[in-house]
Amino acid sequence: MHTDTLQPEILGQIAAAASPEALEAVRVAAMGKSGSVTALLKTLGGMTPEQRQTEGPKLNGLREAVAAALAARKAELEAAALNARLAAERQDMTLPVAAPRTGTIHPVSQVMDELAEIFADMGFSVATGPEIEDDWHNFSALNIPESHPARAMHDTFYFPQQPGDEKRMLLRTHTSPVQIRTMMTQAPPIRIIAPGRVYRSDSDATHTPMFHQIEGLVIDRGTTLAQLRWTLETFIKAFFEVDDVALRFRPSYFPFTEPSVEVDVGYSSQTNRPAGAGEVDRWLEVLGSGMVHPRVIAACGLDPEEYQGFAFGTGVDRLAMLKYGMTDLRAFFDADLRWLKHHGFSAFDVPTLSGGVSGGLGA
Ligand code: 2NL
Repeated sequence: MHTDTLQPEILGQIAAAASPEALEAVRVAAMGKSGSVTALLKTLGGMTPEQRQTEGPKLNGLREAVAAALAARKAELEAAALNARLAAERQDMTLPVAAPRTGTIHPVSQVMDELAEIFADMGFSVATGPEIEDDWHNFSALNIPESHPARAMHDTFYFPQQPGDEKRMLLRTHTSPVQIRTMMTQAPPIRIIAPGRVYRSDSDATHTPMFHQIEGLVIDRGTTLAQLRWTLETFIKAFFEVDDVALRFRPSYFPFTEPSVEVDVGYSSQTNRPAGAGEVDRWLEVLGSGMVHPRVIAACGLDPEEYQGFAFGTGVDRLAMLKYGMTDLRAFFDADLRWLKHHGFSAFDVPTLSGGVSGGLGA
């Protein structure tokens, strides 16, 4: 058949195709391996150069016209199908949830919510910041010198450094840079907690390369170690839901605090929970803390003669394990549905102090 009659015929078939399947049949009949257009294109090979000069452009024009019509009709049919679906489907957003107990809140999320609630009651707000940091905010501002072991390649995930980069970028190894950024942008008094993901190149039964930390910071005039002690005691009692708790403050060392204090919580083996002095038979280290080093305060542009502060830090994953009795940290990040169902919390039990943060331990 000749081009002049074939083209209107195929274009007519394309326009008449009422479904994607019908359109596909038209496409195969014209452009497929043994299609009518394909057959015509094959005749080019047997033509004289003169014939080809007149027939070539015609046949190519035919092929292009058919391809364009196919694409346009396909888009038309798809738009029509979508519009029909949108018109037919209705979602009633006011219906109640069909299966309210299938998903659970991860213990790490639950504990972070509990911590935010406990510290909000003491006047702290939640601060967040970038997980990709530069080494000034993560290390230098915190009085951690170039030679400090925490900076070694071994512990820190560094990004490849491009020639000419002035900043060395890394995955934050603690949430302290959030507090540094807060001190540099907000005027004291500052009372914040900084919960979030942190990264260290470390992996075994008790260490994962990503884990969760919470740090707290208070900066004001006349801040004292006694205020630190009260804050931590109030926090531990509220978190573990006990009326009395024995705390042991041990001298320690962190580059960013002076003096530095490690805090042990007295445990009763009877209840496997924190307890008052009379019932304690073992100690568990749960927090690191101290008075913010004057050099850190100065690095953030504040006058250490005028402002003092205290800070503390601990692992959220470890707090969750202690409170809720999980033993293997790696299971936290396996996304095993059976584990999540067993250890997860109801989305309806929002932690509140009046409800006893966890909504009833052991209930
Ligand atoms: C630990 C100990 C700690 C801090 C974190 C801090 C932050 C600033 C200034 C001073 Cl901006 N200190 N944070 C202080 C003492 C201890 O964490 O064992 N963490 C897991």
